[in-house]
Amino acid sequence: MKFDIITIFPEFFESPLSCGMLRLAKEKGAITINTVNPRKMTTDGVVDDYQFGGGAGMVFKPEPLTKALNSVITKESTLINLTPKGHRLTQNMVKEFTRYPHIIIICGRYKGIDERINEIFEPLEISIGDYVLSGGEVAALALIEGITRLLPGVLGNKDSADSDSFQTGLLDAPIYTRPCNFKDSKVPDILRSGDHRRIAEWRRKESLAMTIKRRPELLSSTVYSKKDFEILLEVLHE
Ligand code: 6GU
Repeated sequence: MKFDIITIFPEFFESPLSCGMLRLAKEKGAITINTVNPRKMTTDGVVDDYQFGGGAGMVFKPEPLTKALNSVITKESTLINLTPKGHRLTQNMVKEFTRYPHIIIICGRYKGIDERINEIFEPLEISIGDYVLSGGEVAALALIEGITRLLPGVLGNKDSADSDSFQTGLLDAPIYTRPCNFKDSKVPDILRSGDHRRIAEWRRKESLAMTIKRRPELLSSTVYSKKDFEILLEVLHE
């Protein structure tokens, strides 16, 4: 999978891409990441200008972005414009993106990019959540990390991605490691019982309980057993 990041801050990506999972994925050849700086596509170094119609905030000019896009675009490319106005990113979208061979990510800055870039290149417009960032760079990292960890051969243990929160449609159950006693608090006995069926039941119950408390809207897209319904009713009555 190849990523091209269109950004006026290429140096922003250096350290995050040089540690942990992303670094390993690069070393294994699962991903290649390249940055393109639209400022380098200008003669005067200017990439922003005032808004037509007035109003606070500058706009990313269309010409440097167009040059940057044209320098990397092919028939295989999927374009993503990162913007707080975009469709909110979900794990299902992240999963879908793992099937694309080449993703070009536009990191907006200022008030946003000139609308004609959206008209001409028709990128997917994506937001990573309901809050405002100063630019798409942080969002680009989130997107790249979300995709890369799902690529074959990147995570050591395939199960560790399959059992993630959201991948199952529910929030994860609590997890514990040694020591068994820590500051007067004990690991739940059931997790040390060796009874895998009851452990799976306990985890399912904790997941359902946590999801209905914190993120009830996630429950609508999950498949339930009769047992799940019993657990949900029990939790609602607690
Ligand atoms: Cl993709 N960009 C910016 N600037 N702010 C955001 C965002 C993206 N997603 C959430 N907030």
